[in-house]
This record gives sequence, C-alpha cells and structure tokens, in this order.
Amino acid sequence: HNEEAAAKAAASVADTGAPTIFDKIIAKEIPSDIVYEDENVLAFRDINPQAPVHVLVIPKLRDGLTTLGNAEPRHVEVLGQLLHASKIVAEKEGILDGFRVVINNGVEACQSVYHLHLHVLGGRQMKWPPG
Ligand code: IU
Repeated sequence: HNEEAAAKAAASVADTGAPTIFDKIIAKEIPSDIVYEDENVLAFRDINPQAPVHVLVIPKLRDGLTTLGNAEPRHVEVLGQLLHASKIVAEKEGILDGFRVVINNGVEACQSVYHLHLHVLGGRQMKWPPG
C-alpha cells in the first residue's frame, strides 16, 4: 500500500483551523485565474490541473467550513451557492454535458487545503472509481 501511504503523506496536513492560502487568493494578494466570482463565491483555476478543465469553487467566507465535515445548518445556503456556482463554471467552460464535482474531506481523502473547495473537473473522459 505504498501508493496509499504516499497519498496520505501528501495530504498529511491536518485541520488546524489556521488561515490558508485561499484567504490570500480571495483577497487577491496572490493572483489567480478567476473563472467566476460573486458576492459569496470565488472560482479559480487549480494550479495543478488534473483535467483540461479544473476549477476550484470556494466560499469567500470560510466561517468554520475547513471541511465539509464541519458543515452546520447555518452553512446550508452557502453550500447551495457553491453547487450552483459549480454549474455556472461548467457552463462557462463548455463542459455541461460531462463534468465532475469533487470534495476531498480530510487526510484519508487527500484534502490538502483546509478551506472548503469544490473541484470542478472535465474536458476529458472521466474514470470511475476515482483513485
Ligand atoms: P485538495 O482537495 O485539498 O487536495 O485540493 C487542493 C487543491 O488546491 C489542489 O488541487 C491544489 O492543486 C490546489 N491549489 C491551488 O490551486 N493553488 C494553491 O495555491 C494551492 C493549492 I497551496
């Protein structure tokens, strides 16, 4: 299970609640290739794309959403906004006919940034099951 161990090591950052690099991307202190933005949500291209289209959709206010696993009833509205923004991204990118939305939750799922983010992936034939 070397592959499994390597994946875990790569994502061994735990959820400390510390600010993440996404705060700097939201504040535009670090440049990103923004695909969609509104009052609540920012969508930008992943720096290490795993498909021709690979966009991250994040809430501008983390409000405890380091992981989906920390979601509370107060987050229901923004969770809906994130899914809807994912659809807008897919539409803008011309992949509405075939795309995937992924949330990695925690170390075992290889989450590496503890600010909730939806991966919108497409532009190629996707495989199942994912790795
Ligand atoms: P994960 O689900 O937490 O593993 O995804 C984090 C993603 O954030 C991953 O695909 C990175 O390539 C991506 N990313 C980024 O786009 N820009 C950054 O500055 C950093 C990570 I750090």
